[in-house]
Amino acid sequence: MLASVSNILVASLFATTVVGSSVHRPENGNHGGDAVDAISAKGLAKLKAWTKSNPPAGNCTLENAVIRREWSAFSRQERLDYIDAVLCLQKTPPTTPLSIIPGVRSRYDDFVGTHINQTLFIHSTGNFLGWHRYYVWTYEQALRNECNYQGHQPYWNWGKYALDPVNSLLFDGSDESLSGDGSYFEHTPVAVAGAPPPFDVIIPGNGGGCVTSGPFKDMVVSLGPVAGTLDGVTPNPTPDGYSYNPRCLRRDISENAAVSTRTNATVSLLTTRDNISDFQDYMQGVFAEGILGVHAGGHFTVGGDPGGDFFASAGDPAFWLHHASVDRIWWIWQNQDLATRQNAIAGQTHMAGDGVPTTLEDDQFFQVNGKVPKLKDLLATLGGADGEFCYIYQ
Ligand SMILES: *[C@@H]1O[C@H](CO)[C@@H](O)[C@H](O)[C@H]1NC(C)=O
Ligand SMILES: *[C@@H]1O[C@H](CO)[C@@H](O)[C@H](O)[C@H]1NC(C)=O
Ligand SMILES: *[C@@H]1O[C@H](CO)[C@@H](O)[C@H](O)[C@H]1NC(C)=O
Ligand SMILES: *[C@@H]1O[C@H](CO)[C@@H](O)[C@H](O)[C@H]1NC(C)=O
Ligand SMILES: [Cu+2]
Repeated sequence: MLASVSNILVASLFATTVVGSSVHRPENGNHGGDAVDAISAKGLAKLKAWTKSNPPAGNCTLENAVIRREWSAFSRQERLDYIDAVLCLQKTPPTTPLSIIPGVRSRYDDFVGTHINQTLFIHSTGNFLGWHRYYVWTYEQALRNECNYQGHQPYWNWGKYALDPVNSLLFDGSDESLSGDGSYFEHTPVAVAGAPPPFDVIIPGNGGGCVTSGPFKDMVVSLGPVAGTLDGVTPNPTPDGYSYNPRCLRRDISENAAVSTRTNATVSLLTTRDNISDFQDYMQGVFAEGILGVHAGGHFTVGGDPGGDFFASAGDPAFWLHHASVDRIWWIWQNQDLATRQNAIAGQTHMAGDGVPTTLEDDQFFQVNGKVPKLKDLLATLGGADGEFCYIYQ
């Protein structure tokens, strides 16, 4: 199971051509509370009780904690403000030295570069959840501190859009979306290595080419690909993906992948995976059982380049809402039983399984984007990171 995400790499390296067909699905309807929101509310009540006897570190309290909200709960103006801040980060000069990552051209690229740098040590590992928690938080801080964003990081509740992602508030291509699908570009479907049919392949959608609508239609993707899943992308001049490789943002929005992110899948994850080992594995996907998981499912709902390349995936602006949602689901899961789950970790330090157990004392690396926190400091959204974390989810 430790190798579950490395399967994506394998999938991309050994992708085979499969003829796909698209399946008609009904319209999205649900923008109100869903079954995951109900479990979240139960968890929040438990968190309230817990903090009475376990006050958060620093100055954080449940009352002054910021609330991260879902994209559909944002007003039009809030969505435009968030998008403006992301565009600002993409125009702000990088701070990563070019001697470390020669291809960075913006502060946004600093984050993408760090994800590439850390990929093998943060996926299918014991720090997967904690590392990405701090990573999203540092990005949110950059939007606020460097691009004057007054709001907080939105998340993408997958289940609300999974029946028809391409017509959703996130991806309909309007000025208040994260841009739409790519133009049609025939390409090899992504194979899901080790999965039994029909789960062994992600049926292509109607995209694959450059995104042509919405705020990110002119975005220049600088870094990667490293382990891309899409054909027709200019390879990076260097295999580490660190060289400058300017190209358009491409997507292949997939209803097929989104099936793995429906509300029932998230509810099942939250209610049947009772230990951290099982929880993080099934969240990331257990391909041999035909389970793509909400994590891989969300990445492949966007697909394309760089979204389908798990080294460079942070290069798609949807990454941040996806990983805020991953973080939220972990937070909800932790809140169901804080005494046993708040500080629970399991797993090893390398994606391929190096036999070295992850520990709470392990340093976590973020290059220019953050400090060097220990994993034990990234487990609580109230008071974690030396008191700097102070947020909950609605
Ligand atoms: C807590 O608040 C005090 C007073 O505003 C401030 O000096 C201190 O840095 C804060 N501590 C943290 C961990 O944020
Ligand atoms: C990651 O970046 C650090 C410098 O920040 C460098 O020493 C290290 O070799 C890089 N690792 C990889 C896998 O590129
Ligand atoms: C969720 O529902 C869909 C459609 O009915 C079904 O195909 C899928 O297996 C269900 N997933 C889970 C985890 O129950
Ligand atoms: C986690 O739960 C699964 C399913 O109940 C079980 O098979 C596994 O042994 C448990 N792992 C640990 C480390 O407790
Ligand atoms: Cu990641």
